[in-house]
Amino acid sequence: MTDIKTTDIKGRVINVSNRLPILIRKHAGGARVERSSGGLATALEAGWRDRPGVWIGWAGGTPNQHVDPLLIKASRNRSYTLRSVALTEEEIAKFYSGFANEIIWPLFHDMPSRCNFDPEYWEMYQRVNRKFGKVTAETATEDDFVWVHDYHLMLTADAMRQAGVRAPMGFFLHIPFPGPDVFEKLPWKYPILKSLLEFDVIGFQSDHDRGNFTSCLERLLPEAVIEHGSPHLQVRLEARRTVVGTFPIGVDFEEFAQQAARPEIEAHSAEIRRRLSGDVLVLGVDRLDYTKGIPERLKSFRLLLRRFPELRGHITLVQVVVPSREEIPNYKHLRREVELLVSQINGEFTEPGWVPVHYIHRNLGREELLAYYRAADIGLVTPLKDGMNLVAKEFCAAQIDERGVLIVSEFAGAGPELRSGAILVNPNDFAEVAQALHDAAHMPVEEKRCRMRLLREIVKDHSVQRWIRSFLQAIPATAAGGSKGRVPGLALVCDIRMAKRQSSV
Ligand code: ADQ
Repeated sequence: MTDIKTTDIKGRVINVSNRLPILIRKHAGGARVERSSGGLATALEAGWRDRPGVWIGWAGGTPNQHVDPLLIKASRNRSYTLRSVALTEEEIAKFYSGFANEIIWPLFHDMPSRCNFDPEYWEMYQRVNRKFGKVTAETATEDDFVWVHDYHLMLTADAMRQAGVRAPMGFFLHIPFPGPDVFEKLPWKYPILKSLLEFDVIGFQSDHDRGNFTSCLERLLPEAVIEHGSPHLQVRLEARRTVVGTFPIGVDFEEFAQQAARPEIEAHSAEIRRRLSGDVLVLGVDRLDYTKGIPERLKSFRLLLRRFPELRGHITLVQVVVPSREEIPNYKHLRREVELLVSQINGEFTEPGWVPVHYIHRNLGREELLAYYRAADIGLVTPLKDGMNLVAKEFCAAQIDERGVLIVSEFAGAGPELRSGAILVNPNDFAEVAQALHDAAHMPVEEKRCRMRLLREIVKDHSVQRWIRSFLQAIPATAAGGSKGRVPGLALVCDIRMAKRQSSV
């Protein structure tokens, strides 16, 4: 067992992710700034509120659009600075839509048959990772800590070292990591594994994902030595050592709970319940993505109405989807499939005064989302595979009345974590999901309260703030950049001293 000495960060934390928390979109009169959607942006933006540092990523738009004035403006009401990496249309098509979302996303979600292993995508992935490495090298000093996020940027450690970065570097994978039988299908598996081991710390959402990663190392890179330790492992490859840990991501519990308690949200939630016919309100909220299991969820709901006719007229599903990756063919088909199923179910069961499925295809503002979370009796979160799934945790945080029941997929990171209070289901088993809905709809008030209390304690305890703290605490004192000026054994980070060191990039 290896004892890992951790280090203090003297400088800033530099977050690097494919997207910034804002997105610049073209429109008739020029460009406007919108909030990025999706779990990474939501979590990191909430966790980084009031913390200093720099956030590097693509801001939307193309290199010939002048995004800097908009970024400077957007940085003004934030505690950290935004810095953009400009991407060309070809790079967006082959790196983002191509390699990241037509290869890694489906493969890492155990869906290899959806992959398009186009070698041009790989060329572009390397090129864009080098670009991110170069921009980070222009920003980072050796006192900083560079924290890279997610599957778009798995080659950046190598790119950053080549570009001269001496700061310690960490990487967190927000999505699952597949087992060796799936991972080895990737034509570029060796450079990706080796490049990941260039980071000083690698983090996964669950022990299951971390175990898959180490199984891949054992099979594909047997020269890497895995040293077991607590709480983290270490992997040694040649002269390098990498800490490999599990860091389940969370939400800003206090913020969700406080906002949900506001009288306006309560009134909005009461209005939703009043307008929607039916006694039991079931809620699904997702990016429109095939991993989220939306067609399977709708089929389970249809089975519920067929098997338990007494629930007709009394149970309503509100399915909210935010449009996502619409330029990729798989996603276009999915939208058609979901819309067809919604209309089939409504065609089969609608009665005067009751529509079984309400389908919302747009990004909800925070207040509207909170009102739906509060209004719901059942949160139905059934991805086929998911790194964590923040919707499950947001639902619990917003359930201040402790009335709701959470049904969650056993294949989401949130499933095993929340199993003590939630009903766990296999999303491919429509009969099991239908039965879980039936049971939740009939659950005694006391049991619901008891379960939701338990869930809220877990979600509160595993907050996004704790996720950040525990990741930063795992940086080893031996991390690249040298331990010059660092104090081994201490792990206090991001305190108020750093607020004074804000970058002026
Ligand atoms: P995502 O795949 O984007 O995240 P998830 O964790 O559920 O999935 O986060 C989605 C976020 O988008 C939530 O904050 C939710 O509130 C928001 N959202 C979804 N639909 C919305 C709508 N219609 N309107 C407004 N907001 C909406 C990735 C991984 C996950 C991992 C996160 C964080 O795939 O497994 O949990 O990163 O690590």
